[in-house]
Amino acid sequence: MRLSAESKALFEKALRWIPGGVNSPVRAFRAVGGTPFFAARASGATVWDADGNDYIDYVGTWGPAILGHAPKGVVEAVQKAAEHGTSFGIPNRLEVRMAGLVVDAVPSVEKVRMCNSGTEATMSAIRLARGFTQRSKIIKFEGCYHGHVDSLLVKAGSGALTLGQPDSAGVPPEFTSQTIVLPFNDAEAVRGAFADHGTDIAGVILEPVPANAGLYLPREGYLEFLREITAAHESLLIFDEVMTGFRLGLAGAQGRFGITPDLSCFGKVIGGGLPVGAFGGRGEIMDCLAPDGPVYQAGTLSGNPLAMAAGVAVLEALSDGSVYKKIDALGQALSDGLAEVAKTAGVVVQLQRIGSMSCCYFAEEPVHNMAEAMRSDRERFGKYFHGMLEEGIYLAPSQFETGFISAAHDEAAIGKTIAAAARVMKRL
Ligand code: HOZ
Repeated sequence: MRLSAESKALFEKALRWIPGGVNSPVRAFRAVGGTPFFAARASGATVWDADGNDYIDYVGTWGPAILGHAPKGVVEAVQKAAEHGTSFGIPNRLEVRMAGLVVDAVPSVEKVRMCNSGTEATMSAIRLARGFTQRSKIIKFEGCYHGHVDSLLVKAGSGALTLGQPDSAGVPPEFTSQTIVLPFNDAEAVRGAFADHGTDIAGVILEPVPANAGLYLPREGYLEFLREITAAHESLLIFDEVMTGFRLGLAGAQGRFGITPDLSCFGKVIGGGLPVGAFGGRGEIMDCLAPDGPVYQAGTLSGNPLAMAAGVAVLEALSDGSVYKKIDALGQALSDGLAEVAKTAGVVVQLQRIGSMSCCYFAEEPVHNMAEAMRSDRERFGKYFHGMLEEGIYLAPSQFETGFISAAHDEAAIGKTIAAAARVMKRL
């Protein structure tokens, strides 16, 4: 039994002063029971808790840590930037470097604006889509999570789904009345919505690979279909690549699937572990933003030099593609290994994966949308989660999240994880 006295004491204090004891609900372990551990430090693929226990980490700060925790080059870049000032609120050289890297890496992005989180990126992108098209309605998909934006907190994934609050209190119905929510991977539903509201639909926003209700892939031809139908109706196709951007390759999911969206949203990897979001796309659309155009969007800390230094260091480290080769191969090895041990233990799972992102659903059938994800056995997942934690493996504390592999993981870590899963699955 791992000792967690210090984490428990911290959590008790946190509960007094922080709602739910956490600064983001997904951290609270509510879906799996028990209390969260508190991080003391993290390096490479390992995180240590306040009691000194170490864990092989598959959460990776919910996606950003593609190079592992505290990679030397990123830490040095942040330190160097800090010596020159931690915030300017004045244009700076690093923002220009960052914009150049994004535009070079993602062909659909001609111009990009930095902000501070994925939520800001999606919120701004839909405002921009509405301003550009002068239309009001937005299509989103069940189980896709686009941050805690009022109008998008409808049938939302991630913590909202985990906690059974896919539609949040505090969002007046008027705020979501222009949001059309459809099942993912269902072309007929989208055709129907365009038939009914075509000339009012400003845009379709989606995670091209939904990764906030576990992980499921677009069916063959589905993204192409969305590209065609949006173009035919002069609506914008908005890819929320907060999870997949710079994770599934330099050009993200759009590069992997060969689709050109009109707007893209980024977060997580692009900030190298610092708070960064970004949205970008076709120049004529982006030029509708203030100060050039009528769509207002702003931020005191947007383009912050520390955040830009971290992001630039990560994107430069990713630029030769070798990290993707490594993490995708490790992803394959992990999924294959887990599938094997589950089979041996007689536990039915669906191992769904793309590159270094994966989800092990405790479900009888493959998952293609939120309704199918909801059929998974969450109680069993909770047992698996705690069994793995006890073995020193940290998975996301919810069946409805995605696991990430970093360049700091190696075959030994994957081997340990598979061996631990073999022991845990036998007891499920
Ligand atoms: N967007 C993250 C992955 N689902 C969760 C991060 C959070 O809500 O704290």
